[in-house]
Amino acid sequence: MPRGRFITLEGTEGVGKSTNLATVVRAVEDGGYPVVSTREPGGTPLAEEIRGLLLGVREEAVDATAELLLMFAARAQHVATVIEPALARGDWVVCDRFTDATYAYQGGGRGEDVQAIAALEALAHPGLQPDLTIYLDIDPRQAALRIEGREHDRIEREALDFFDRVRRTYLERAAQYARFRTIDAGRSLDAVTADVQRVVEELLARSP
Ligand code: T5A
Repeated sequence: MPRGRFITLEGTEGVGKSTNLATVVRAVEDGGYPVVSTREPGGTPLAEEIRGLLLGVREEAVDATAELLLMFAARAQHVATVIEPALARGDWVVCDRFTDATYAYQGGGRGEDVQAIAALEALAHPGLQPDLTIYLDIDPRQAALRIEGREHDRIEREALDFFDRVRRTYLERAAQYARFRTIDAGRSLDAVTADVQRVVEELLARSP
């Protein structure tokens, strides 16, 4: 059984990752592969508990390094118990956010040391990188309008300049790594979905 492929979706808040995840899953299933659909932080009972700790609004200020370590604690559990076993049995894994989000939010947004993030990445998932990262790009001001009426979690309550730094880091990484496909997510959902479908089909065409 050939190893499965690993697809991640990335972008700032409200860009349409969850909406387009369904398109990715359907395209992979239509390609004839079993799919595991998951998310970060989260994806296992323990990691979902950590997600609750990370995103819950609280009076105590959360230290940026504590936030970084919790992200990787959740990720280590998720990779070891869900992602790696699925890929090993030949399933494809589609994940709403992964380590690029840590570089963007904790690195770009919070200013955590990039070398420290790289060291934690090597510890939590040595040798594992996505085969395809779909980066949905949008001006955070436009995306904020899409989630205006929603109750905002702790990170969503950050100021716009935080999300500008997050976006800048994503764009830098997209320019750096060939696995990225950047899609302009400021357009209609139909236009975005068509592009998402196309990049998944490109990966399917390259797969055994
Ligand atoms: N985080 C995560 C870190 O800081 N570090 C990390 O390492 C990781 C993994 C996770 C939070 O944790 C942080 C980042 C996040 O703050 P989350 O639930 O993954 O939270 O992320 P969110 O971005 O908050 O998820 P959202 O559900 O808010 O955004 P989505 O999934 O991008 O957007 P979606 O699909 O819910 O769409 C939002 C609305 O827009 C509409 C949809 O219908 C929906 O109503 N929409 C469009 N409208 C018009 N045109 C389009 N093209 C549209 N696409 C979607």
